Amino acid sequence: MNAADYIALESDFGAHNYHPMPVVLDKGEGIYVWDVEGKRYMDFLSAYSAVNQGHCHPRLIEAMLEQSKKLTLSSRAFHTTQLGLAEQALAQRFGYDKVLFMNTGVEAGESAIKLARKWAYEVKGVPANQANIIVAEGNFWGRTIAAVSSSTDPSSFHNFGPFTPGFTKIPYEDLEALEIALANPNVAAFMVEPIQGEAGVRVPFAGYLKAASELCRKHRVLFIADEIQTGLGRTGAWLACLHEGVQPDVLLLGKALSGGFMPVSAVLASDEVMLTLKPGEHGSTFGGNPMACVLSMTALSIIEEEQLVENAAARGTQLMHFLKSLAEKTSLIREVRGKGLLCAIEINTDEESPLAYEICLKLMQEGLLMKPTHGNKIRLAPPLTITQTQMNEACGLIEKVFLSLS
Ligand code: IF1
Repeated sequence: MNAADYIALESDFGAHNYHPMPVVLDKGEGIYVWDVEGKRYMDFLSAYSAVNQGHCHPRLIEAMLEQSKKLTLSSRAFHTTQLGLAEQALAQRFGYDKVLFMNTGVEAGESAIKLARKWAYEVKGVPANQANIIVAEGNFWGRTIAAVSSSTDPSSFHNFGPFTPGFTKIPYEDLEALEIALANPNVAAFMVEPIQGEAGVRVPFAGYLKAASELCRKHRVLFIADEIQTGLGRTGAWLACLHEGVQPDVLLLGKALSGGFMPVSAVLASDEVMLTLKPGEHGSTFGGNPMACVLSMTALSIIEEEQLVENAAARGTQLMHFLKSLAEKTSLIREVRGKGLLCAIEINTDEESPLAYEICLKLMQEGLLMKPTHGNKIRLAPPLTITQTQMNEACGLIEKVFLSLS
């Protein structure tokens, strides 16, 4: 079978809920992926930041192989040898009392909203069924009904109603709007991405997260940081919040928490919040399964031992320096932005223009995989293992494509 055959199979038998780039991937290793014809690419999307450790990391393969011979799943009806160890590793790494393992990122978001509501009723004293969650316009935290109910993006919510009530939407980076929304005594939490990924890598002004978390504290509202995409080294710190010294009341992790081997997510919080959940009030068949626990402990130790946080900072500086110099040389670029290895180029067109997609096709021909988001923004997010030499090579290819079009 060739690429067209595989693409046809997906079209004939699969939902058409994506419009993938015209490439069929067969293998991945480190920052590289190979298509079905054997062509090699540098992966600059990293499965939406799920392979921070690089594709098919040998230590994760080993960990999965070993655990797969012992016990992959037990359900939480029974204790296992791995769950407490993984909970301890996460809790101590990030400074929280308790960890709730879930699977996909959106399940972590849903769980955090349930926790915030329960805490609001049982600790803060909000009247029954009146709890409100503040979210930022441009947010993206998944595809469930609650997630799309809180979305301001029609492509996420159109024709999926009726919607879950209890969300207040305010502009991102708007502290005045936050303060006004916080005047509502029924607010349980403010849930926000430290950098908005899907919105096109929107990096808020320095101090926004700190000020927002302080306003939440002043109004006894939980500051929930969705670090599912920005966490685990992606922005050049263990958490994007840590660039501002902010410790969220509730922390969401996912994606690279398993290094891309399976869905593993987690909610981290204090006893005051987490212990509002009583036995039988929340759960999931695969949540906290021994395989997920072993992978997450290994995924964390890879980030630590291979100094991926430091490398993301260094390579991110290298990439941003290049992008800023490139923007001087071509009128195709409206803006470059990012933090660490979560960057984006905004192309100088409206969102309907096909130019960003055409640029990504040319980058693909040169051996770089990227994909536009929201029309005219090209996200650059390679695995955190990328070397200086590899980044140099990638920048050379990006410059070649942009200057060939200018
Ligand atoms: C798609 C990108 C989008 C997320 C944040 C929670 C979740 C995500 C900050 C939910 C998921 C993925 C989903 C994927 C595209 C991708 C994405 F920004 F990462 F590129 F959409 F914004 N919080 N993001 O980014 O995690 O349930 O998917 O495990 O749905 O198209 P999930």
